[in-house]
Amino acid sequence: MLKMDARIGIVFLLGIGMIYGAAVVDETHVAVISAVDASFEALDHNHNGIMELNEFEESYYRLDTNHDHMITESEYTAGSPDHQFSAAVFKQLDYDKKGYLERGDAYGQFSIMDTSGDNIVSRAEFDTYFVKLILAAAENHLTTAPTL
Ligand SMILES: [Ca+2]
Ligand SMILES: [Ca+2]
Repeated sequence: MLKMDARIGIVFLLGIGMIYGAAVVDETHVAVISAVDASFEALDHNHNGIMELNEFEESYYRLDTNHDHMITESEYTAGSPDHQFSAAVFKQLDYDKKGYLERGDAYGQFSIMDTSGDNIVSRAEFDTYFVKLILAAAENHLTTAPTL
């Protein structure tokens, strides 16, 4: 059931270009949008509406609480904004199933987000990336529908 919701969700969200507060949103959309919002807020340290590479790096180092250059699932979920998709997002990011994320994974993620290649991730770039990431994570790693 979630699988279908996720597919409808992504078409819907991308189709309307992320209109926040749109009257017609179902609960999955609301959950995804609020998770994307919380994630961006946590990354945009100086609150200027864009994510610079240094902000992304700072977040990476902050998540690595034991400083072993690996971010484990428990470090990721403990340090990320509290939302129902965190563990699934980690599993989605850990595409080769090492059980941790390393610096190269983080840089790869940043460069994928930064589609214009100017070393800045705009809110639009972030939203496009993160909505897809969460929906893929939910589809691949959640066995039950999100608790809403
Ligand atoms: Ca910023
Ligand atoms: Ca670590």
